Formats: sequence, C-alpha cells, structure tokens
Amino acid sequence: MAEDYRPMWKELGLDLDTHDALLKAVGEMYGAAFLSQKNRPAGMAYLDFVMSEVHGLRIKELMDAKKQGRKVIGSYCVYVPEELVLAVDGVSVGLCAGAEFAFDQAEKYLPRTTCSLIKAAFGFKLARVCPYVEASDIIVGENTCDGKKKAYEIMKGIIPSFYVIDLPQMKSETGRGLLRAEYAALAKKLEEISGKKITANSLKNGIAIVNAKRKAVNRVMALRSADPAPISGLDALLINQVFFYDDPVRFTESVNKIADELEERVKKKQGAVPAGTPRVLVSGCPMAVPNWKVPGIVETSGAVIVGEELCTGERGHHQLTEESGKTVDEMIDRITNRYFDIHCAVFTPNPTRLGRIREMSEQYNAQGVIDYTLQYCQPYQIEGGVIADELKKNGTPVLRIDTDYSAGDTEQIRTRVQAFLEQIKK
Ligand code: BJ8
Repeated sequence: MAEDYRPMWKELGLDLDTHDALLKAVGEMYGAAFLSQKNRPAGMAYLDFVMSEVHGLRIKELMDAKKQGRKVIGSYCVYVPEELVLAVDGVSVGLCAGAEFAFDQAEKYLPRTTCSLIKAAFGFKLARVCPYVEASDIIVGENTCDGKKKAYEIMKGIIPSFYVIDLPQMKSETGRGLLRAEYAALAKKLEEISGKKITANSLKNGIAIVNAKRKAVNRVMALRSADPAPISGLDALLINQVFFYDDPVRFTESVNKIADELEERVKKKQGAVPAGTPRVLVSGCPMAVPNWKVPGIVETSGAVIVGEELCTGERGHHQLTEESGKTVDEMIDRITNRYFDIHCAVFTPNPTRLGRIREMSEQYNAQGVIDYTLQYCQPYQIEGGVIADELKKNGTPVLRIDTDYSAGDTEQIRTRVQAFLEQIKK
C-alpha cells in the first residue's frame, strides 16, 4: 500500500499491531496462492490491486462516502439485499471473515464447537482488526442457522447498531410472506438510519446496479465450461469474494473486461491450465477471504475448479432480480422472489439445491464434485450427505471435505484430493 493508512485505522479504533499481523499473514497467503499461478488473465491485475488495497484505499473510499453523508451497511449473508442498501444511497459491505484469528477471544463467548465462520466474525470484532466492521454504521445479521442466530444475540451486546432480519425456514407461501415483511421492515430501517426515502427511481437504480454486477460475474462463470478452462478456480473464487465489498459499478466494469478477455481466450483455446486437466465443481459452505485452503490444495494437485455452488459463488449471483416492478412495493416483491429462490441449506426441505448442483456439473463439464463443509455446520454437513448419495447414484464421484480455518489438516486433505483426482481421471 503506497499511502500511510495508519491514522485512518487508528481513527477507526483498530488494534494497529494485531492488524499489522493480520495484513502481513493475508499478504503472504495471497502471494503464495494467487501470484504464483501461471497463465492468469491480464484482467486479474485489477483484483490484485483491490486485494493489495483491501484495508487501504477501499476503506478510505468508505470513509469518504461517510463524510458525504452516506451510510455503510455491513452484512454476513447473501440474504441481505444490496438493492435496498443502494436505494438509500448506502454502501454495502460483506463482513464474513475467512481466517482463524483471535479464536481464543471468540471462545470466551462461543462454544469451541462453533463453525469457523461464526468464530472468525467474533474474532475479527473482538481483536479490532477489521476496518469494514468498524466502518459500518449498521450491521445486518440474519436468522439462518442456529449458530448464527444465537451468536447474533451476543453480537447485539457487543455492537449496539446490530439489526437482525428474520428468515423463513420453509419455501412455502407463508415463508415468502415472512421474507417480504422482513425486507419491508429492513427498507424502513435503512430509510431511518440514512435519512433518505426509498423511491421507485432509487430502488430501480439499485436493482439495475446489482443485476449488472451479477450479469458480469455470470459471464465469467459461464466461460468456465470451456476446455481448457480460461481462468483458474482460485481466480474465479476471488472475483466471487471481492463481489461483496468493492464499489459495484467499478467492479462490474472490471469483471466485464475480464469476461471479454476470457471470451478471446476461449476462442483461441487458451487456458489457465492445459486442456484435459481434471475438472471439479465445489459445493457447500461459503469461503470468505482469505479462506483459500481447499481450492489451493485442489489446484496445486493438478485439477481445476470450474464452478462454485457456494454463497461465494453461484448462490451469490446466479439469479437476477426481475426489473419489471414499477412501484416500490412491486419492486420489494421482485426482490423477495429473487432472494427466496436462493437454496441455502438452512431451508427445510431444500430440494432445488441438488438440482442446481447437477445442472452446474453438466454445464461446466465437471468430472466430480467436492462437497466442502465447515466443521460444526450442521445444515451443510447433513444436507451434504444426502446430496453426495444422490449424485453418486447417477455416477458422479463426490469427495466430502469437512474442515476448519486451520492449516493443520492441509496435507491430509491433499492426500484425499489426490486420490479423488486419480478416481475421476479413470
Ligand atoms: S445463505 S450459507 S451466507 S446462511 S457455515 S454460519 S450455515 S454453521 S454461512 Fe451462510 Fe447465508 Fe446460508 Fe450463505 Fe451457519 Fe454453516 Fe457456519 Fe454458515
């Protein structure tokens, strides 16, 4: 980072020494996982820049936006609609953390048997190392899994501006109605904290901006069906991760440029990896920055990941919000329909997820599926077993990996991945 951001971090209340240690660790991990790759698309230089300034320039932009009266809205889940945030001229930032940091402090509040994603959210807050958390004017949590629900009760005591939206558990019309009511209440809350009214124009604009961002990412993802794959799974995951906190318009423009470049690569049969490299789809729990462990193992073992059935993947952007609504109410209906279709494992039953994994496997010509779960994540662990059985019935090889944010099991996972790749090559 060229500029000295320490005064800004200090103003935000970060613990500067601990924060330095985090940035150093993430920088090293990034170099090892990303910059060591060969045949990367030139457009990935933008993502490299974003990552080099992830706690610098982007935070400065957030602080400048706040000075202009805009509000920063943090969230931990893809069920929090960015469209509503943009409709009050707010800035939406994803707060999920992917590093084992200050878990000792987190475990003062949470049982050891809590998933790494939740522990990291606590760790980052308690250790004061995340400028996104500290810059947020309000943080929106959501009642999804039991771990998050109960953890948010405690989080509310730590972060006074914490706001929770309730989420249905069933894909029934009652469930859709509940989500609709929660989104309407969130819209009011956002109006209240921003002092700005959501109008048909502002919401229409918000929907258009988010849809454009999704379309750009969907373009990149669709091009991964080619052999050779024009982009590595790690780079594609990075695009999916940065999706949650970069400026949406600038990000869309940059990702469209990457998609243009990948189109050319596909035409010329140029790949990030050689043609015939074993192709894998990953499904399961989200992978937040800097959780690159499993994709790193898979791709340094000689395979390429061609799709992510994850929230840091297709679940985050596959569906668009219908743009036909004229009034604010109609648009909130369309937003509700869009988000209600996301097939997170917290829903019961959740049959559409299996169908989508099958479709993705076919679309991306995947030879096998790696189902990735975080230890103690019951919704994805339990559903993963059912999904694996169903996929295997149709002859799709499946490897299930249940892990956490530590590096302790890296070599054990590598051995299992290598054996799996031998199986799918046959
Ligand atoms: S829409 S996946 S972002 S809830 S890994 S905290 S489920 S115990 S993250 Fe999620 Fe929204 Fe669903 Fe996506 Fe709980 Fe599991 Fe931990 Fe999880």
